[in-house]
Amino acid sequence: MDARYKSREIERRSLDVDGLKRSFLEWLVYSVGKDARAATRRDWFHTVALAVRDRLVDRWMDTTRTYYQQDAKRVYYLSLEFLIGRLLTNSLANLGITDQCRQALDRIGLNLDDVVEAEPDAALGNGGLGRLAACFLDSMATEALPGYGYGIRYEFGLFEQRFEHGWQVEYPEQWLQFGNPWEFPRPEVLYPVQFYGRVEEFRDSVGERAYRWVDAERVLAMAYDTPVVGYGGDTINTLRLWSARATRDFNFGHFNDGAYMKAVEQKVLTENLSRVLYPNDATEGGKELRLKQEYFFTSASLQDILRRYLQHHSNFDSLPDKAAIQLNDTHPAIGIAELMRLLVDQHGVTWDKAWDITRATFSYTNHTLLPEALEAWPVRMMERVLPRHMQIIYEINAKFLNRSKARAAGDNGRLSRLSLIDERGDRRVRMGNLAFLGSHKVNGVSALHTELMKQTVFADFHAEFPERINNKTNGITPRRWLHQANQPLAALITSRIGNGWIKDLSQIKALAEKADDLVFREEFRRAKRKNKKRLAAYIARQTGVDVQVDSLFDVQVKRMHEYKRQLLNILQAIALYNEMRDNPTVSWVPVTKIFAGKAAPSYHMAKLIIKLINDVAKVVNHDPSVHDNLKIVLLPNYNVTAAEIIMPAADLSEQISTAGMEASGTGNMKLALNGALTIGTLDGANVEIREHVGDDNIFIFGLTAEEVNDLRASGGFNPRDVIASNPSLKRALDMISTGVFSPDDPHRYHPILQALTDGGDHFLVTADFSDYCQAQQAAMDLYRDQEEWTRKAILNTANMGWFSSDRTIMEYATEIWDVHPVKPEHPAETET
Ligand code: NTF
Repeated sequence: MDARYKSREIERRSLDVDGLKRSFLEWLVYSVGKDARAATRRDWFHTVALAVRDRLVDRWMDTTRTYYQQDAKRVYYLSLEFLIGRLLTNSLANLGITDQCRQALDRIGLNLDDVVEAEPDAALGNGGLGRLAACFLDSMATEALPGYGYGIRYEFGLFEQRFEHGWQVEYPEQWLQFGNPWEFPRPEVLYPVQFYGRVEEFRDSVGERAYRWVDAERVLAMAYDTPVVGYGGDTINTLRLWSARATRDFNFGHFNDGAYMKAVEQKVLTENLSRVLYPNDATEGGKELRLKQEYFFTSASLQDILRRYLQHHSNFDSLPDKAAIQLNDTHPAIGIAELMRLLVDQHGVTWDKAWDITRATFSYTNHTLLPEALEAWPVRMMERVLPRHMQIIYEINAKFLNRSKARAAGDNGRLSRLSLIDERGDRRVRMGNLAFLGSHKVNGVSALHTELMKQTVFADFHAEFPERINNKTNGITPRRWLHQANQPLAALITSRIGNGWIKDLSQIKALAEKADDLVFREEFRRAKRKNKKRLAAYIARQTGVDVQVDSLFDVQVKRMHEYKRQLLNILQAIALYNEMRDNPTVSWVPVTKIFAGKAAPSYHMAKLIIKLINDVAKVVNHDPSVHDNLKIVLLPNYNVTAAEIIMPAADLSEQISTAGMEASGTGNMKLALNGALTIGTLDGANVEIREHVGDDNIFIFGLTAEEVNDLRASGGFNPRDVIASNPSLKRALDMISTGVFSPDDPHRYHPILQALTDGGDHFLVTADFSDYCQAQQAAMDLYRDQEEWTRKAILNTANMGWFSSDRTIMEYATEIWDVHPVKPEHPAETET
């Protein structure tokens, strides 16, 4: 072998400082094509990423080969969203080579932190649902579970948010603009996916009635693979994302007609399929392109899963023993009809057998009860876009309703609620019902949410299948959200209890006994202060506002949504502002209110609330009479990278949704793990967070889910009465309505005021206002006592171990998937 080539081989695996440095210099020249003098920060990022990538390829192949050789049962996580963020810090930390890399760069005269900053976020998701999928990938790899992620390689991730005159404006997010060093294109992994056309009936070889889907349009799904590094770097799993490609023979006829441009145009249109992520969080517009995206990635994934299965098997009997397919919400639920189609139409499996296999293979997670988020595709659209699937859905439905008829005993309401078709108005396919029926397990994402699922959306299904619904409370990966994002605290924790917590977060419990240790408290505060300084600098850079590092950092970061009640928070801020102005001689606890979050581009109310926050911030931040005791900032373009700066720096975590509406929340977990105290309603996972951190270490307020339900049912709530009886709320609303915050347009906030009064205040902002203000007061009072505050903060961190996504994923593995850890086998190192 060429000596130079051979030495490069060794270099590619070397994990020491010299080896890394030599790799960097070589990659920069031979792959990025720059010399050190001309290289930009981005060039260095690509260089380092490619060199790091080299170091995981061997183990990636070992992992994949081991799964193959052992014919291990795999789990396939189908998700329309993966909100990954940056990968360089993550890969280095999970490989355990952060320090070596830092030193190697140092020797070239570069700073790792600067290089890291050149990486764009992979923002292939909207919020909690997509970030959960990313945490699950990290946990599956860390727990050595044979897990694959399947999704779409969107060319444009979630839009970039900017504020122009305080209004949200969306810009395209072009994460792939300069290439993506982490992905491996697989032009040979290509599956056809069809749309439109019609169904033809025929007689098969034994004279049975059979169907084929003909005259359809064809798109190709091409795979791009990204390695998913588990902590310690032993298991490296795969995230496979599909990109749309026009077939090669795309309308050849046009060429002959000389209509070359038309043909190319068609190609571009076809490939639009994977162009952009839909920016709606928890709402569905019923757009045809969205349905096509869902079917596109689901079909390609299922074809890939069956191909892999058939490498070891000649019939489908043991598919459920070799593959578990998890539906991340209903977005991939069409997969149930698609697997039926593949088994029955393409592989000749009988209907009943195919149905048993399908149900035993699929399971479904529900992430929301909001009616506007429950997908229901118009039958007419479905018939046109996926005619064979519509037929299969009718067949599944007919068989199911027939069976249920006996039990329903004349209760026609029950049957129509169980039906896969909503017959009211224009007929629609209820994807939640399809997902439920086609799965052996259905889970909610927090204890409360799962209970509510049983009582509301799936009450009839629950009666029919009482064993099917189960709970899997969400979790977060401690690698990204503590070990990487909060290095000061991570180092402090490790100095006291060792580093076992990174892989087994239950160990963090040992910190509880340090809560009374004054020295530990002091160091805990110092770590928090360091993080707050970093956030203060970030705030100054992003917004131009200077905030006091020692003020109470009161943080609400999440999508902008009425049910999450950013409005409640900003109303309380106005009330506090008034109190401070009324009582200038009181020594106030300085407070910094930090907001961040995007609104769906078509969600006008949420965008108006953004404008309100910005307007209020402008007035408050420039009012000298509050002596800098109150600052309000709304950070633009909230994403994973911003969250990594914000979470570690928070003192108070706002989890104030209307009870019963937030399925779980996961930001609540990130903040509490990083030592923030929660102020929240008994909603979603807040309920379980309270159980773990203890009632004394959390500020709970407001109506419970049950009370909300009763209040709404009784119709006995009049927001005008509530407002009239609460002077500080009335004053805050009057200020908004008289244009104190919008002198240029005094009526700007009329829709908000309208919703709170005539609109009946659906989200119960006014109903919870007074209790919320009291809880805020309790938090401010406690903050004066820094020792007591720190003690409670430590107890929060110490008691959050259960919320690791490792715990969540092992529950899925044992209780839903029956998938077990597989240790990769490494061939003996070749002699060098
Ligand atoms: C979200 N659902 C919920 O709103 C969050 O409470 C939850 O933490 C995450 O899922 C993860 O489970 C959605 O985004 C959706 F799309 F289902 F509405």
